[in-house]
Amino acid sequence: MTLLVRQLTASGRGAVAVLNVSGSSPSEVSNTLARYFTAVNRLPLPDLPTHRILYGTWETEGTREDVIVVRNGAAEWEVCCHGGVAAIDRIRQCLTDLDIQSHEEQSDSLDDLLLQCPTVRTAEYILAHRRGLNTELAELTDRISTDELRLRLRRMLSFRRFATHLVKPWTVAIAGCPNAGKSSLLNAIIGYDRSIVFAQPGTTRDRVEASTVIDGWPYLLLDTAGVRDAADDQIESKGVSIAESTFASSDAALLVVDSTLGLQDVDSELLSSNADGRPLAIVWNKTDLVGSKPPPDIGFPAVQVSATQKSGVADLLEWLAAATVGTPPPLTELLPISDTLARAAQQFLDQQIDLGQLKTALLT
Ligand SMILES: Nc1nc2c(ncn2[C@@H]2O[C@H](COP(=O)(O)OP(=O)(O)OP(=O)(O)O)[C@@H](O)[C@H]2O)c(=O)[nH]1
Ligand SMILES: [Mg+2]
Repeated sequence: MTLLVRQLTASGRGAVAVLNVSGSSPSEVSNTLARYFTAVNRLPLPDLPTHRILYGTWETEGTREDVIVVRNGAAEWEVCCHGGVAAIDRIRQCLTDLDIQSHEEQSDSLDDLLLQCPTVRTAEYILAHRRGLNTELAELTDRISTDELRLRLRRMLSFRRFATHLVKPWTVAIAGCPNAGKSSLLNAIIGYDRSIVFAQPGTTRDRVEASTVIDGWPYLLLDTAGVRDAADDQIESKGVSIAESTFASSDAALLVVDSTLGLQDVDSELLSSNADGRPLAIVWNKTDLVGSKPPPDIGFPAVQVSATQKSGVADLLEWLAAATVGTPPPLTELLPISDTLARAAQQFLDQQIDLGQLKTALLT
């Protein structure tokens, strides 16, 4: 039999998590759950009528979770557990470790995308599509010319980057020389001490990640080790290579420069390695020590900040939102909201699928 396990609540930590468990055979699904679940009133799961709620425990080797199970249909159940990541993983693992064919659904339906939305602002776009934006175009396909349809699909695909980042955060590397104030900047942006700040260069070794929301858009900030030649220290040297690859692969980059020292050779090398068109700003930090003198023009957007005084941070975030999201499309704009839709649109433009197949993707 096939057992399908889907998390209905958003991914990550929450107060409560809900897993939907379904399969082809009612008795096999309930027997599978009964291997781990015991109701406090000892009611056997296979006999449970639809819509009955049972409180009990989920037991695996050495661990017990308080859970609630609900039978939604003959072969469909919900398991509600504590929303901590460990509890969810433990229950999922029980169901996916079985010697039956079981899998977790990786779906990009609008409902699943909505669950993954990290912010209300991004969810509004998915909701607009759920209310019928895709289906509108599906219905229009019979009334507009192929040229007009192709034009609309091309326009839709031009929003691919924006659409991808409705569920996936924009990654932003914070890079630069040791002691430039990268970790201080990360902490100033997120408003709490996530990364260790210390006067000694070489403090940050590993990549330190922090999620945040700027103007309603999701970002993952990546603090990195200061870039320098660290051949005599293997751990730091590993950190430097992680820093360089993080800098190269992120959606945007902030090159932090200590204003009292000015641009260093390492900074120039990082600047010259920047991929074409990728948003990058030079963050002239420690302005509290040098006054308001304007920074030299290096040919990149520049923002003056003092991470410790938290001045200039608002300007920096404004630049970041403008450089990544830019002017957001109106909520009425049709977006390539799922991979399925984006792929189908491209395949139709490349004449690899026909109108019927495109319509199916629009209606998914
Ligand atoms: N005056 C002043 N000091 C700052 C500022 N930002 C950081 N510092 C100081 O600079 C030192 C290094 O700061 P960090 O944030 O640890 O620098 P970093 O770039 O993360 O350093 P590494 O992790 O070693 O690469 C600390 O003593 C900070 O307090 C600033 O805006 N003004
Ligand atoms: Mg640091």
